[in-house]
Amino acid sequence: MGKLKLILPVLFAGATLMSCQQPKPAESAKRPNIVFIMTDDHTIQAISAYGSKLVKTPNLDRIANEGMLFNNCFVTNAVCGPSRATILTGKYSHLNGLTDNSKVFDSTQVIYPQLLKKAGYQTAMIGKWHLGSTPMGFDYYSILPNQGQYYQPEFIENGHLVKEKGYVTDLITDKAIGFLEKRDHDKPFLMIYQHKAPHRNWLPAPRHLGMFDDTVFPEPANLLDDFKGRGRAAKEQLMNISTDMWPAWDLKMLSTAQLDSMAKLPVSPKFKDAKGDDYQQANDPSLDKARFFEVYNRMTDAEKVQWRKVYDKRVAEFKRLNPKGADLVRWKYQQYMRDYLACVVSVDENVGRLMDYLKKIGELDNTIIVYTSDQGFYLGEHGYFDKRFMYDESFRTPLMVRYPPSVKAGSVSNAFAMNLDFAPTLLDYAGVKIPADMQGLSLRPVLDNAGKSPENWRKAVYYHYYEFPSWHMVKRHYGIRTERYKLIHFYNDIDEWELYDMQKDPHEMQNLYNDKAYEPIIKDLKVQMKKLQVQYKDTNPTEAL
Ligand code: SGN
Ligand code: CA
Repeated sequence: MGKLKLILPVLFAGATLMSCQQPKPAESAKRPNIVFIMTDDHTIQAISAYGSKLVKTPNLDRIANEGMLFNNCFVTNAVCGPSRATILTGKYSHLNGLTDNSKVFDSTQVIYPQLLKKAGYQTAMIGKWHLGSTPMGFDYYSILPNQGQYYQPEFIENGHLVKEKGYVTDLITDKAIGFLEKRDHDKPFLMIYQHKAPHRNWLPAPRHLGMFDDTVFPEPANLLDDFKGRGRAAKEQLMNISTDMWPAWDLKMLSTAQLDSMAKLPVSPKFKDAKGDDYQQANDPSLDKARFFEVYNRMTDAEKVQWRKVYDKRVAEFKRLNPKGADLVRWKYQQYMRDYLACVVSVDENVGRLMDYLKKIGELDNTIIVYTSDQGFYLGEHGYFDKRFMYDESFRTPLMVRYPPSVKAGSVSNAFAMNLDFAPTLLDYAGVKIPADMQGLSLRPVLDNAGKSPENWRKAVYYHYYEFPSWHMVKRHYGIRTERYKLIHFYNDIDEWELYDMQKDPHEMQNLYNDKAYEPIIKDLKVQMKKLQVQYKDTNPTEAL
C-alpha cells in the first residue's frame, strides 16, 4: 500500500506531462502502416505458398513464410467491381449497390480508407480501381481507367489523364514507391496497391515474353470435364477453353504477316463504337483481331519485334501439330498457362521490389502487408477460364498477411475468412472504431492467435452472384458453404439447386441435390442459409435486383 501511494503521484504527474505534449512522430508511427496488395484474377493455384504445381512465386511466398496464409478466404461475389466494393465498404453487394461490373460505385458511402484518413492516416490508391467512380478518401490516387492497359497504359492521377511508357505492373509499382518517397513521414500510411495482372487477355511484360515456351504444365484432372454430374448452369456458361477462347485476343495466334497486313487496314467502325467492357463483344468474335491489334499496337517497335519472335513460333507449332478435339483443348490450355503465368511472374517480381523498398526505408516490420486477389480463377478446372461461379476455384481467394508484431511467421489458418472482413480488420489494427453497419468480422483474433479462430467463429460463408446476362453467361446464384458442404441455388432464367460434398468431391463434379440420402443435410443447410440471409439482410435473394 505504502509503495502504491508513492508510485501513484509519479504516474499521474507523468500522465499530465504526457497529455500536454503532442505525440512525437516516433509514437504516431507506432500505428501500423498498411499496404493492401490486390491483383486481378490471381488464383491460389498460381501461388507457390499455396502449393502451386504451375509456378514459383518466391516474393509472394515471403509474405506467407514471414506471416500468415489463409486456406479458406472466400469472396461475397466473384467478379471484379463487386469484390472491390465489398472490400471498401465491408458490405455485401445488395447493400453497397455494386452488384455487377456495369454499375457505378456510389461514392457517398463510407469506405474504410476515408475512416483511416480521418484518423490521421495518409492514404493512396494506386492501380486498378474499376468502380466507375472517382476515388474518394485518398490523399493521392493514380488509377487505371476502367480495366486499364498492359502496355504504355494511361492513368488518371488525382483527376488528370497521364500516359506512361512501360509495362503496367512495373509502372504501378514505380508509382507506389514514388508515393512512399514523397509521403508525410509524421503520419502512418495506407497504400492500396492493385495490379491489373494477370487479367485477361494475359499480356506478359516484354522481358517475360516466351519465358515458359519450353515448359509443359500439368493439367487439372477435370480439364476435359463433360459436365455429366452437373446441371444447366455449369454447362451453359461461355467460359470454356475449348469454345470461348478467341484465337487472336486470347491465344495470340496472329503471325507477323497477318499483323503487318492489319497495320494497313483502317480500324473497323464496329470496334471503334464498341465500349471497352461491353459484353456484346463477347458474342462477337468478328472483333477478335481488331481488339487484339489495338493492344498489340501499344507496344514499341522493339517490343513488337520480340513479340513476333515468340508468337510466330506459336503459330508455327500450331500448324505443325494441327491439334484436334481433346488435343486442341490441351494445346490451348498450355498457351493460356504460358501467358497467364508470365503475368504472375511480373507481379511476384514487383511485390518483391516493393517489399525490398519498405525494408530499405525501415518500414517493413511496422507495415501490415495484405496480399489478396479480387477473386479466384479457373486455370482449366472444369475446362474453364474466368471466374464468377461459387465453385471453389473462383469463390476462394488468396489471403496472406505479414505483420511481425502480431502475426506469427509461417502460420496457417483454416478459419473461414471473407473479403467482407478486410475493412473491419484494418480499422481494428489502426485503432479506428468499426462502423456498426459493416458486415464483416475483424480477423484480428485469428491473426493475433497464430491462425486459430475463437470458439464462436463463423462456421459458414454466404455468396451471391448477379451478373447475368453478361460476359461468360454465368447464371445468377446464391449459396452457402460450410466446411463439408456447399449448397447453391441458380435462379432468374432457371431454378436449379446443387449440393456438393466438399470432402468426398473437392472438385465439385457430382451434384447430390437429388440424392434422397442427403435430404436431412439439405434441410439443415437451408436453415443455416436462411439465418445468414437474415443476418446479411439478403432475405429475398431472387428479387434483390
Ligand atoms: C472483361 C473480360 C472478361 C472478364 C471481365 C470481367 N473480357 O470483360 O473475360 O470476365 O472483363 O473481369 S475481355 O475480352 O475484355 O478480356 S473483371 O476482373 O473485371 O471482373
Ligand atoms: Ca477480377
